[in-house]
Amino acid sequence: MNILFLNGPNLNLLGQRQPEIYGRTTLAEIEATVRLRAAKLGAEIDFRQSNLEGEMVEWVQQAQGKFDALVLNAAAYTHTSIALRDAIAAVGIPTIEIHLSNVHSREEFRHRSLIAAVCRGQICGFGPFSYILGLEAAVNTNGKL
Ligand code: CA2
Repeated sequence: MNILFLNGPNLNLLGQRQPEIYGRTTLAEIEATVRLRAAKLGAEIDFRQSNLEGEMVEWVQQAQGKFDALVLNAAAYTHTSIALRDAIAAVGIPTIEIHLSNVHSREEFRHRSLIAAVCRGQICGFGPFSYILGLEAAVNTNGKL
């Protein structure tokens, strides 16, 4: 299986700022751990980060025909982006929504996800391990919506 990991705005700062909320692990370290697990599962992965909503929309659109599943930490766009939601719905690729933190135990505005309804499911609150759980869930879809 080919699985695309997409990371939204400010996740490039992981491990460098606000460690009390997001921990000390960098995004590069998370990627390395995901790559190790993916190799064991026999899955190919691509791992990207963008601070731009439009670029993320483009990546979701371009995933059609190339990737069997998406694992998406849309960061703040989770709570704001109808464009990302429409792109996920349009491509018809099983998408797993993931978050490092438990968004439901945080501020009210983080409780609402605009993408959840078009995703297969949501994983949140497990820190970097949310990415491994997302990978396992993506492999388990076998590319089926
Ligand atoms: O818990 C998550 O994974 C989030 O997607 C992270 C987003 C937040 O807006 C979502 O509500 C939940 C924020 C990512 C920002 O990451 C930073 C990392 C280090 C320093 C500052 C921001």
